[in-house]
Amino acid sequence: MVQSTIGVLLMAYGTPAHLDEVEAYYTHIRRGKKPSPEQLQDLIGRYKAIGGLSPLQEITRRQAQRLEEQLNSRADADGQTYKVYLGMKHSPPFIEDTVKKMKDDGITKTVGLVLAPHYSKMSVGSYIRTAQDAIAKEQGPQMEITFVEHWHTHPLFIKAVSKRVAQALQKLNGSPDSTMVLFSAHSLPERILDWQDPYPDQLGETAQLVADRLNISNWQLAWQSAGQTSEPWIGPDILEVIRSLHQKGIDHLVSCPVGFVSDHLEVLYDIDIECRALCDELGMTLVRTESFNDSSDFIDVLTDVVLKQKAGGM
Ligand code: FEC
Repeated sequence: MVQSTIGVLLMAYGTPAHLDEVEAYYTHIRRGKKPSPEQLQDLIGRYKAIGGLSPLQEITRRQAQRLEEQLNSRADADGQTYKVYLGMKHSPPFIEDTVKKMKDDGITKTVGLVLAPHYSKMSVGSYIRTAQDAIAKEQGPQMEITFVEHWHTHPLFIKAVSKRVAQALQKLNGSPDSTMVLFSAHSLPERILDWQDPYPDQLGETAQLVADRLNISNWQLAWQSAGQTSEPWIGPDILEVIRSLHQKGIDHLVSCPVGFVSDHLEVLYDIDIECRALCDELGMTLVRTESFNDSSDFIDVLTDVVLKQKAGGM
């Protein structure tokens, strides 16, 4: 019997397609509030420093395409097929427009997946709320959708992160005593702690599983890319951590920005330019783990996450 196509709503952060779209993008991130001219120039300067634009859009498209190919190559004998739809949080194609397109295409069953492994009500939760609101607004029969909330302990994910940390450690010549692995994720405002948000614990769980797998004890957590707002953000900030490790005699660092799955501004600028400049100034060596992008082992992670969610959630 031929079954209907399962939709996958693959959600990602989004990035401006041109430098002249940075203001609209930044305004969207700030929920409609325009950035000041200084803030705008600062952000444009960061995009210019990584080559003019972020590769995020292109990488996300390749991830979606490869995920669709892999899901369909594993299609059951019963004829189940998959179609992956990309929906962005802050740039076109927006999640809301993608939901409409899925509805127009006649998709009735969907798995929703965010390209971020750790759950916070403020990050993954807000993608899910956006998709749910968009589905609720559509007329006609409701789309059946089940969301993956987090996949930070998935065995294939832990294996893929561990492989990249091991490769980075190999590039360093430091003795274990003078080497530290820094696992980082995007910081969020401290008020998430009042909600018992699972985000910080989930980052710790990922790091612990990778450290156990590699049998390393020289690792630490750090937060990166905190926003420029008036409220306090979760710390310690990665730059602060690097300075304090230097004072403790650590001179070799592996940076593993495990909260992200692609090369983009927060990796290419915040780690590769900002953290590296500080390490150079302090005479420390920094090796960053390779980003997943559309590598085969990462597409295997996403495929398994979608298939498990489909099996258990619909
Ligand atoms: O390469 C690119 O063009 C986009 C890179 C990019 C990623 C990303 C991921 C996350 N963010 C998260 C939270 C926040 C909060 C605010 C915030 C602000 C920005 C700004 C830029 C930006 N973020 Fe982002 N984020 C990326 C880029 N982010 C640019 C604005 C300027 C700046 O602060 O640098 C603060 C909003 C506000 O002002 O109210 C909060 C989280 C993630 C990881 C999860 C995910 O991918 O969704 C959490 C990639």
